[in-house]
Amino acid sequence: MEQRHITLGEFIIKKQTDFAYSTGELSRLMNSIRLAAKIVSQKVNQAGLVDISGSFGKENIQGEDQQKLDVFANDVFIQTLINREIVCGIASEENDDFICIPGRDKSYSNKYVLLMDPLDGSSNIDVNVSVGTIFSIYHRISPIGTPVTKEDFLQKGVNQVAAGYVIYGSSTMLVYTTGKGLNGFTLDPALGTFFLSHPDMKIKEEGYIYSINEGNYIQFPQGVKDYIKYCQAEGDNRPYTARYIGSLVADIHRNMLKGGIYIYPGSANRPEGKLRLLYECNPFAFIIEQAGGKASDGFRRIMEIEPTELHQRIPFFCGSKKMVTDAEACMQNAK
Ligand code: AHM
Ligand code: MG
Repeated sequence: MEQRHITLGEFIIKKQTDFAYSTGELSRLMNSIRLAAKIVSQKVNQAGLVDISGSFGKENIQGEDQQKLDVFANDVFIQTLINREIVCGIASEENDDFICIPGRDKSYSNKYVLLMDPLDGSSNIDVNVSVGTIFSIYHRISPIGTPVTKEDFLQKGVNQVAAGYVIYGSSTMLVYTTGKGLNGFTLDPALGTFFLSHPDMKIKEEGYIYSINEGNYIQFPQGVKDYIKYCQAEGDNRPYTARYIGSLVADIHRNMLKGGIYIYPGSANRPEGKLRLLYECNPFAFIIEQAGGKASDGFRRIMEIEPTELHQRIPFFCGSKKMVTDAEACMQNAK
């Protein structure tokens, strides 16, 4: 079969043999994510019908409160994974604490935990801007046969078994890695099938786009201010172009394809930044490294940071290797 006809389902089965002693659990987990992504995609695409169909809004015709789309996405991913008995635990941006999943016969026998932001950038839905799902998968470290513990989720990013994102944009794409390169699949909505459209994705060593919310400029640390000035100065490949959607998945997806850097730094009023280490920064760090890029908190490799909290925030610099290295140099010089 020619490459352009490979479906995500076929690809997952083909890749199962990449792992010695594979039991097929990771493949089943990826298949569940694929299913949940299709359900969420369909719902997100109906979001424009909010006031017309009456199927959303404050109340539906039964007088029940309608769910917000981020809550809907959270429920779909959690229910799909629970119903298929694949993971032993889930942590989500939408839930204060992690969820322990006992599994069949309460045997606690599943080995993977999943962390996710089910619908990142959901405030953009009202204005028809792309949003996305981000996920990260680890082997549990607690013994099989026991309930999961917080330590199963508080692992360094280097331990990730797989990570990916779904972008609900002008088309829906699922991009993921299991540590052997990065591949992207585009959903054909007529068939409800993801096809391999972006095999072996790579990010340029140096791009021309910088993405940061410059409205917060005054609050930024000196190193970030210096780097922004560097981006704007004339040079070999500069000035760079500023592009900022304010939707993490869309901003990083664009920079991945075109080459660029995404920055959400710490600031005077929020030194830890905004983005979450475990289900936003670590998965994107794994993804970008697999594409040949780099992810840092300005000083340290994101994936080597020891997490302390489920919803921990961290400054985030992510994208083309040279650009992140240059930004780190500015941070170091301004220290
Ligand atoms: P969310 O997880 O509450 O949706 O917030 C995360 C979003 C990212 O998608 C985006 O990159 C960032 O927040 C934008 O923040 P800001 O508006 O401060 O620039
Ligand atoms: Mg988020």
